[in-house]
Amino acid sequence: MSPLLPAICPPGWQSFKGSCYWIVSNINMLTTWHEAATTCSGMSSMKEQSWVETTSNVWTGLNDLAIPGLFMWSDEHIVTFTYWAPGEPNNHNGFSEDCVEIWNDKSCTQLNNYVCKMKSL
Ligand SMILES: [Ca+2]
Ligand SMILES: [Ca+2]
Repeated sequence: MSPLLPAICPPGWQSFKGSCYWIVSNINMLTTWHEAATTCSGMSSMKEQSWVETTSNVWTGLNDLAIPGLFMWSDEHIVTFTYWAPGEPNNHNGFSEDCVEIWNDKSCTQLNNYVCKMKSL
């Protein structure tokens, strides 16, 4: 698809730079990282799902669950861009912070909003 054309997305999904994003930003819909991952997977059968940055306190697919210190996207896309907040990632207070909100590593069991991504139709 030409990058000049807007992505065609299912109802409720937002088009941005050739992909579609489902943004869950609701104080009543906070979830753990794994719950967010499950929900994102269930919303689409399409490949190459991942999450991206929008605002803070939003889970992304970025995590270092497999290898501590090596952050990877949940859809196994290579990490080509990071924008860590100053001092992050820091495994704060020695806790295992293996999931990433914008742009801070955080315990996966804490509650956040989240964003799903999929390729345009
Ligand atoms: Ca970690
Ligand atoms: Ca942190």
